[in-house]
This record gives sequence, structure tokens and C-alpha cells, in this order.
Amino acid sequence: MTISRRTVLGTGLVLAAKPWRAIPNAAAAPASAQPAVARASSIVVPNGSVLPSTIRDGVRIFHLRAEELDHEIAPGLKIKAWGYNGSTPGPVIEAVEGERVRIYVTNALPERTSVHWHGLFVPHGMDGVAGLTQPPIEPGKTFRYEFVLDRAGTFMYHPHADEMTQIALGMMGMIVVHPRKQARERVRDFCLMSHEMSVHIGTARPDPLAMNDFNVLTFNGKAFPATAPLVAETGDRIRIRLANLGPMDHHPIHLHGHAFEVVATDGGPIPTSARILETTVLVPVGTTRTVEFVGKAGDWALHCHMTHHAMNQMGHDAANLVGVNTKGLDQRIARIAPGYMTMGTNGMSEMAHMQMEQPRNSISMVGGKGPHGVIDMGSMFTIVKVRDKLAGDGDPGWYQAPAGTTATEATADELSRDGIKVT
Ligand SMILES: [Cu+2]
Repeated sequence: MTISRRTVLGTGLVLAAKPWRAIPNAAAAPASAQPAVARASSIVVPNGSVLPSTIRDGVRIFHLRAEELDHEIAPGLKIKAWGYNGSTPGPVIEAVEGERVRIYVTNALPERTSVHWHGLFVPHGMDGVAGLTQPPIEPGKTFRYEFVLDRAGTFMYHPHADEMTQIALGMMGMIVVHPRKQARERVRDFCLMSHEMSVHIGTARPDPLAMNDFNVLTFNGKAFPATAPLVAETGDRIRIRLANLGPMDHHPIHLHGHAFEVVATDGGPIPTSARILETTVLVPVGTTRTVEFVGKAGDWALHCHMTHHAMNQMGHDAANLVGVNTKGLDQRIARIAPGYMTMGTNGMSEMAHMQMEQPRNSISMVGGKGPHGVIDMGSMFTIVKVRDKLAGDGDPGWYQAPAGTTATEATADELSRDGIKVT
């Protein structure tokens, strides 16, 4: 018997190949015990989830509910977002090449919506462009979309009605279509969707009119230090499916410690002969980029390389005080503003290191706890944690580098040995 991924997803059978804990919960129950409910998944969605599905007469059935929700970007910052099934981005839709899917969409928003299946080739009337290919889904109504997934890949879903508002408020999600034949090696398969929002300090509603100065940039709806690590074992093939449905910005996503190949876009796979090694991949708005590499032990940063995209809620209209002599200024201003303290004259890092009180409903510009002090990053920053042996799927804590392999202060002996004069 050939066990295809379709069989696996449909019945909960254990796969013959060796994906990473491919089928959680599946081994516990015989295939016949839950024939219609497929919770099986071989993808990992840090800080997110996979949309549950059922099978009826060979059709995989999903139900999306477009709705307003409360969402925490990071401890200290809660927003009123719009999303699907209680989250932003919405849960990942996961299925197998060749499957027929039926996706019900309930509109619990106060305005009309629709869903476009970005990158999927679907019949014209299923393409989800309100006014062009279908009437809009009015508030309170439920529409049915149905099509066959004709090819494997990484795709997205989002509204095609009042896109500017609905996407700005968080309505988006990823679609993973697995090939029928799976590689016979262990793959750690992650989904990361980026987004950017403008959440003015002290407010909770992302501003749909923002065109720049986004101050909250997220992976799967979370800003560092709230981003969950991507955990794998040494030697695992690590696949990261990057998706970008932010309103305006393209993100050069950079990985430390490895070179990767971009193996696919939402247009399709990239032929092996056309792949080059990269350490940064640009993920433009409205695309997916899937990268693969083999994991090496360590805690490796994965982040957008636009420095302002790895910062939280910074104010861009403050005066530039770097290098300014502010001697005596604090006492004078403190007469009218008690407790006043000038910051930023020696760079911005001190703001992360001081535990400053934050304005209501806001998060620090940068700063997460690391094993060697504060990590001066925020927003689109996360960590790929690779260990020789993992005990489970959870966060394995901080990497213990082998003794003598960590950068430390140079000793006087070392300096004199190598003829370095410090002035
Ligand atoms: Cu970016």
C-alpha cells in the first residue's frame, strides 16, 4: 500500500517517511476511530495554529470566520484586530495536492468581505475578488468556496474587499499544499507570516491609513521578544515558508549561521539548477518565499535586516541627540518636568537596558532577555534554535557554546602577544 500525504491527512495514519513528529495525536487512535476528523499536520506554526478540517465524501472541509478579536503583540501591547477564527494571522490552511477543498467563510465583521486564495489556481468564480468574480459576503452571511488544489506549494489567503482596511487590521493567512509524494528525510517545516502595523502609542486599533512609519512588525502576529523560537535538531532539513501580506514593505529576511536555498515562491518551485546560496531573502509584499537549509547547533538570529523593522513602537519624530552635549540640561528641565532625563546622546541601547516605565498599552522599542544580557532587537526578530538532541518540541532554553568559543574581553597577555595597542 502506498501511503500518500493525502491518506495521512485524511485518516490519521502514521507516515512511512520520517518527518518531524509528523502526525501529532494520530498514532494514539486507530485510523477508523476518527475517519472524518483530520488534525494531522506536519507543519509548525510558531505562535500560530493550523485550521482544523474534516473530510466528507472525499472533500476536505474548512470553516473560516472573519471577525474582530483581541490580540497580544507582546506582553504590554494588546490590539483590537480583525482576523480569522480568533487569530491574526488566521490559522494555516493545510492540505494535499490534488485534494478538493470546500471552505466556508462566515463574515462576522461589521462590513462586507471576501476571501482571495492568493497563488492558487482556482475557477474564476472562486477567485474571491468582491465585485469582479463574486458578490461580497455581507455581514452575517456565509459563503462557500470550492476548488481542487492543483499543485503543491505555499500560498496565502486574504480579503479582496476593502483590502486596505481589512489587511491593515490583520486579515491574512497562509495556505500550505503538500506534494503527494513526500521527501524521505526528516524535515522541520515552519510557517512564518510577516505583517506591519501602525499602532499609535496608547491606542489599540492599528491605523489602516498608515503608509509608512509602521511601528509594530510581526512574525505570525508577534513582535520580539514574544516571537516563539523555531526549534530543530542538528542535521534536520529546515524549511521556512516566509509569507508577506503587509501593506507596504518588503522584508529582507536574514538568517545567521547558515546559507539557504530559496526553493520555491508562490508561483511554484525553483528548479535546482536555478538556486543560489543566500543568507538573506527579500520577501516582497504579496509573495511567499520558501527557504531550506540543514541546521547547525546554536541559537541563530532570524530577522528582517531593515533595522527599523527590528524595532518596536519607536517614535520617529524625536530630535537626534546622538553626540549632543546635554550637560546641565537635565537639572534645568527637571524644574518644570520633575524626573526628566535626557537619553539617546550615546546611542539608543541604554533605552533597552533601563527598565523604563512604558506608556499605557505600549512595548519597549527594543529589548529581550538573552543569556548574555539584553538583546537589542524587537519586532521582526526570532531565533532558530538547533540542538544536537532535543527532549521535546518546546523551547530548549539558551544554547551552551563549547568552552572557549565565545567572544570575551581580550586579556592584556593576548593584546601584547598580538601587538595590539589600545589607545
Ligand atoms: Cu522588514
